[in-house]
Amino acid sequence: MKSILLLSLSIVINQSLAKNSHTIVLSIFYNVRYLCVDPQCSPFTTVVTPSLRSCQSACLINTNCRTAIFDQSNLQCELFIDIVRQYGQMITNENVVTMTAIDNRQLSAISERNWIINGDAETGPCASDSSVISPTDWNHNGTVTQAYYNNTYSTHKSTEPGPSDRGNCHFYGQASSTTTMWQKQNFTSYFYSLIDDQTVRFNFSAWIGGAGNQDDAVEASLMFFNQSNQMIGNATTIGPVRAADRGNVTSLLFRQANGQVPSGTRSFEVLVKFTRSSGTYDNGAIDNIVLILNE
Ligand SMILES: *[C@@H]1O[C@H](CO)[C@@H](O)[C@H](O)[C@H]1NC(C)=O
Ligand SMILES: *[C@@H]1O[C@H](CO)[C@@H](O)[C@H](O)[C@H]1NC(C)=O
Ligand SMILES: *[C@@H]1O[C@H](CO)[C@@H](O)[C@H](O)[C@H]1NC(C)=O
Ligand SMILES: *[C@@H]1O[C@H](CO)[C@@H](O)[C@H](O)[C@H]1NC(C)=O
Ligand SMILES: *[C@@H]1O[C@H](CO)[C@@H](O)[C@H](O)[C@H]1NC(C)=O
Ligand SMILES: *[C@@H]1O[C@H](CO)[C@@H](O)[C@H](O)[C@H]1NC(C)=O
Ligand SMILES: *[C@@H]1O[C@H](CO)[C@@H](O)[C@H](O)[C@H]1NC(C)=O
Ligand SMILES: [Ca+2]
Ligand SMILES: [Ca+2]
Repeated sequence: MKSILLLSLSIVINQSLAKNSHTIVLSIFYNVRYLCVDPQCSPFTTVVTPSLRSCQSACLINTNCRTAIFDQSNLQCELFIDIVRQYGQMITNENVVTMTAIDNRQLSAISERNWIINGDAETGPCASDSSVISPTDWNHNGTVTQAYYNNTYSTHKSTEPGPSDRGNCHFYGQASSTTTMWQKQNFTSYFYSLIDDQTVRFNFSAWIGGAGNQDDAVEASLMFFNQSNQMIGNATTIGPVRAADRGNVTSLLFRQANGQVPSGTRSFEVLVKFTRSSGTYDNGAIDNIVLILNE
């Protein structure tokens, strides 16, 4: 696939549409057809246009269009909502021109997703007593527990200082002196070239805290990995939030880190470590763990 792309004449045009001043990046591939490999994707509209340029315009003015195919032999212009690198592949096809359009607004809409699964502790069961209920969709070691707010063992209440959108549950360390949870996810291939061009930044955040004057602590680390699953660069860590940071008030405080996603990144891992400092229970807690990519 890569060789086809390299052989084809590729032009990247930066066009500013006066209408809304978004930058449209349009890549044009001659003698290449976009072939959707997912049975669910099909053109959302097919029109007959007099020229390549009018097919291009038809895509640019349609906010749903990300990919268009213009067939010069029958002047058919097919518009797709699909993103080439995510759902389909490019094949050689005489007389066919494929265009992919990405505008910043569309891109940011795609990016506004949290890449961390169940970062908010709202998926799956939560403990309402001293039981250990391991976090759903996370790997874990030790007693780390997904617990309801108002669970008297975690001590964290829905009325204490913390996120307004905290939902019903959070994660806390429970009874281990040290306990961890982690997950590793792949970024979708759509982002690869943007990442390699060093245009993608990350925003990693969470609400982290603990109980009263206890120093039970939580740290969340973000690591990036390349194609051969080797870590690139250093881990980025948010937390711990100690009793002094909280003025000895049982609470969750917002912590965030921003940076550039290193070139070559294909996957990431988030590791959350809970360390008990006093008492029987590790009251270190975390909620709303979020990883967002943006340009
Ligand atoms: C789990 O935690 C224990 C105690 O901290 C440690 O010895 C062990 O290596 C950990 N195992 C994994 C798979 O992380
Ligand atoms: C927790 O307790 C507070 C105060 O009693 C109450 O308003 C809230 O609904 C409770 N939340 C949950 C999730 O039980
Ligand atoms: C990530 O991609 C690798 C290599 O393609 C694959 O082996 C692994 O299962 C994927 N992981 C997830 C969580 O999808
Ligand atoms: C990072 O994301 C959080 C919430 O997800 C948001 O409140 C914060 O403003 C973002 N920070 C930056 C620098 O974009
Ligand atoms: C991944 O990173 C390692 C260590 O920096 C490097 O040796 C390796 O060539 C990289 N692999 C890829 C596919 O980029
Ligand atoms: C990683 O951390 C080490 C030690 O703090 C530092 O010397 C190095 O510059 C860092 N590397 C990157 C890519 O930030
Ligand atoms: C927090 O608690 C510690 C230990 O009990 C105490 O030394 C410190 O003065 C307290 N700080 C505040 C701001 O209350
Ligand atoms: Ca929650
Ligand atoms: Ca404790």
